Amino acid sequence: MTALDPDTAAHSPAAPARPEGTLRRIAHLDMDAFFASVELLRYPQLKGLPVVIGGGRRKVDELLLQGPDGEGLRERHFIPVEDFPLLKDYVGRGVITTATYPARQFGVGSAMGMMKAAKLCPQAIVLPVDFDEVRRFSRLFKSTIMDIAPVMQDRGVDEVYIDFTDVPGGQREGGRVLARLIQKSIFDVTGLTCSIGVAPNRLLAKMASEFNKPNGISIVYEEDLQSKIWPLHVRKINGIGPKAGEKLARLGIETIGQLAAQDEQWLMGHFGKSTGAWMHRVSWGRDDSPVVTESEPVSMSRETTFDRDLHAVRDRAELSAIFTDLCMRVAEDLKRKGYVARTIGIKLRYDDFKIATRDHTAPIYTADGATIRQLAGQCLKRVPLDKRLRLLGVRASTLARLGEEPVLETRTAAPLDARRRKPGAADRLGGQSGSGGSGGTASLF
Ligand code: TTP
Ligand code: MG
Ligand code: MG
Repeated sequence: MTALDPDTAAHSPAAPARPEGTLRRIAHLDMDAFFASVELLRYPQLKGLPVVIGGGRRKVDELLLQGPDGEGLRERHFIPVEDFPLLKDYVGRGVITTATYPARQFGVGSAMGMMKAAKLCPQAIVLPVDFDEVRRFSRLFKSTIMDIAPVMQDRGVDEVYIDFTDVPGGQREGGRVLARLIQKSIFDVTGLTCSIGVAPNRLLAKMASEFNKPNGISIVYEEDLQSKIWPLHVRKINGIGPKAGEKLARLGIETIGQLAAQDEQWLMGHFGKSTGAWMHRVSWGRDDSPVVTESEPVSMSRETTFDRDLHAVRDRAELSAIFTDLCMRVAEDLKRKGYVARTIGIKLRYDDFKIATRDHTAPIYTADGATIRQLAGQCLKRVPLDKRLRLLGVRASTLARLGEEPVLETRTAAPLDARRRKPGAADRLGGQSGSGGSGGTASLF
């Protein structure tokens, strides 16, 4: 076997000399210190410092913005570093969710108790997690990838598998060219860095993505099994957890290479037929599992809970603006993901927590914001609006991929066509022209 260094492999002329045709190239991408990096976008003055995520609620923001004496409001960027809470002053239990790379140099990391971490790195700044923000960035980096490489499998908040095989650049330099493009695009869109491993399959890609963290790319070929994979600990195999790891250790097996050296029957004897066979297979770097893209979305929706309950008449202007904004956002989601929708629905939650939903199916597909606003406005006319509202939502369903939407001129579409002649949504659909969406719904909101 030839050992290819991940960095030299990229530039070696060996790649073009490979057999004709395409190699299976699968990438695993994982964001770097994800929850902590999201906080650093909010507080860039903390870049390069040890920061850990863990502990209590977000009220830290309000305290910081108020300043040390509780006076005035400060801009986030101008909060001096010395005003941030430190790990040594942290009271309470809890574990660290994640830590920036500078904090990791002190031995601090995920799942470590706060007290222990405070001993290792008392000067680390401690911040709570902002789940909404984390989810927002999770969606953003994934949609950025999908725009470039559509065969992507979601594997959690900060990681995905991507099939590079048939994507432009996915074969060049073993996948490094495409990996670089994705890294750069994610950074441009989010300001966050990630690490990518590209390998013949998911199993090896998952291991490879850790080789050059943070902000790294590593390329693994089948021939690298012995040099790069076999020296690793068996626990690096996705699927070998603490229990199996301990049992293997008791049997004298620490590395993947040692596992590969075992007889398959012997492994089956100790771990059962299927686990034993699986262990043998993965230790030899074999994995045929496909990258499974998410199933087609059924609907796309946006909703918002208000800071205070709003009334349809007294708070009409505010509600109207929020409603329009939700429609525009649904339209943006549809466009970004390349879909059009035919059914537009609304959801209201009243101050007594009761929920009302209505929807309307139009005779054409659309991803136009003003059209969606008009259709949603139709729905609004059919719900009671005498109680205060806590939440408002807009949903688009009956989706089709843009350019692939069924032409509604068949027998089933005839009644819809007929309906078009009457005053109704369809008329407005035809004549929609970005009127701002008030019109017929102005008396509501
Ligand atoms: P990881 O990808 O495991 O870690 P990470 O992104 O923080 O750091 P790395 O650069 O090594 O990838 O997890 C992603 C996020 O998931 C992490 O930022 C916080 C969260 N998380 C937990 O909530 N609990 C945990 O035990 C771990 C490991 C992570
Ligand atoms: Mg990560
Ligand atoms: Mg991860």
